[in-house]
Amino acid sequence: MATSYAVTTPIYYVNATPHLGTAYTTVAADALARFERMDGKDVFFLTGLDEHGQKVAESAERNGMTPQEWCDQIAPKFQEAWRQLSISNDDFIRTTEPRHMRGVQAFWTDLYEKGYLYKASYEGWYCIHEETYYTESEVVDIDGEKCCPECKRPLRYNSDGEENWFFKLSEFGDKLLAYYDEHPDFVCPQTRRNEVVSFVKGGLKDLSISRTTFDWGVPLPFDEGHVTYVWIDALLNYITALGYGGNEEEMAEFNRRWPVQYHFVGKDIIRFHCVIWPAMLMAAGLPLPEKVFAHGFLLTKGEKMSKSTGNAVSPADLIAIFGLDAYRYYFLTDVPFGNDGSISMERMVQVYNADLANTWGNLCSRAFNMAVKYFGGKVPELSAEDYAAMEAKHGNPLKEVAEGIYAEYSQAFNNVAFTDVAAAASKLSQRANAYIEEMAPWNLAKDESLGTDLAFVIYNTLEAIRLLACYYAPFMPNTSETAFESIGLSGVTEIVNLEDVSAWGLLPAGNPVTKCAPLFPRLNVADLGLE
Ligand code: ME8
Repeated sequence: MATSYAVTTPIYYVNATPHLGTAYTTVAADALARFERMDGKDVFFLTGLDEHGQKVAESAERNGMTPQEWCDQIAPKFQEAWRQLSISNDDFIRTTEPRHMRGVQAFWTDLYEKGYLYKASYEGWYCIHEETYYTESEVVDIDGEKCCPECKRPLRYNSDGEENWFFKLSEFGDKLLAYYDEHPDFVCPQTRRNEVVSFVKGGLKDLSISRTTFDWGVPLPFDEGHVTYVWIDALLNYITALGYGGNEEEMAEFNRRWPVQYHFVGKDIIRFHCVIWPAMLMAAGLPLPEKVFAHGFLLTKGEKMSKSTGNAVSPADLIAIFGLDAYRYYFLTDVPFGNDGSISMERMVQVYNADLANTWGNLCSRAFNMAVKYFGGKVPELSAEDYAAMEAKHGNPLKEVAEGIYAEYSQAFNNVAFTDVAAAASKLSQRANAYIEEMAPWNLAKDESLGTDLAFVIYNTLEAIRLLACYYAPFMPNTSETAFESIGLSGVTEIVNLEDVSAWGLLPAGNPVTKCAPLFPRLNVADLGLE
């Protein structure tokens, strides 16, 4: 049986529709999931929505809806956005689903019985937007007002001594530090790991895990007047979606899938994922996820791009200009995954033209046109002897480049270094374009005695295209499918042994070759009417 491989995104708040930031994490997780499927793993790719909490209840009220109605009309917008982005998630969990709520209750019952919870009254600074308490030393002063260190909104001082349930997080500091030590890759990249370690070394306080001031959440099974703190509720999605808290069959599935290989998150939520979540799992006696990878922020003109700061562009706007695959390619490659980085329309046009229109797209148009023109729309046939003779005469630079790619490409995927993944594949598309120039098939076609030479060059170019369609598929599944179809193949995303299909020379001679519309028509910044 294939190895289980699971990757998750954060579950997004339903207070905003999908934007470039949430799409960023989701596309990245999708590319990895697609690669791992092609590489033979039994993949489970999970995303979903975080639907509880005061913020959601307030948004619903402002819009004259019940919280459930509010969530029910936002959820399809996310599902539609992910469909438009060709996201291949295997499940979509919503925290208002019964399967999640029963899992949350099972989890807290377990921790209650194990003695990790206690009740106490609470005073402190509270941010409704972040749904988080902050200590006096964490709050920031803005124009004389105490504000949230994360979102900079004014805080409310909760002094009425609200009774809360607490999780004994403070007991886990040493265990966490020992764990980070023994598992140096648990938090990636290193900068985030250092941040997490120094945070834990600074000492952990117990964590309030329930609220009584509103009721839009999962009731604690042992104290019904309390609903679960939204963050704690949300983190549990990673196990409830796999079947935790369910019947025997569901628990068997959970045990098969858990722990997952990757949680992909933005760097804004690492404390929750790298401190609180592992401590919760330790308390429950469950293994920890293999890796939490925290990527950086996308910035536009130096500012974090988000719904609340008003500088979010919708993915649909950009897809309308660049096309879906180019959108995915740009976001995966321009900013090294893990770093912060600026994105801009100008830069997007540059990358689009250089890497896609002039390289991969151009290669496809030229090769398909020549196969149609010189070989009547068929992959040229050469006997093994002729192929060997041509190799001896001309060398075979594309084969040489192609043979090193799988190792480099899969290693880059293992490191979730998407920029390097694309660079590994692009070596072949650049080399193939240069090869066409060097071999000048249009000259070979003028001399009948060079028919075998021409067949050799066109075969090699089409074979490079087959490989590139495979390698680009996790990033650009739709254009890869089109390229595959143009050389008489189908189902690029159905590949389950990428290493095997990456061998040189597998394109069947005689396969039909058809022209296709340009995969990436050239774009001009001036034509786009941009600033
Ligand atoms: O935090 N650049 O949900 P959320 C890059 N519900 N990524 C960005 C970004 C930007 N400018 N803006 C947002 C939540 N993101 C919780 C998660 S999980 C148990 C609960 C991405 O809707 C990034 O992945 O605010 C960040 O972590 C996530 O969106 C926050 O999504």
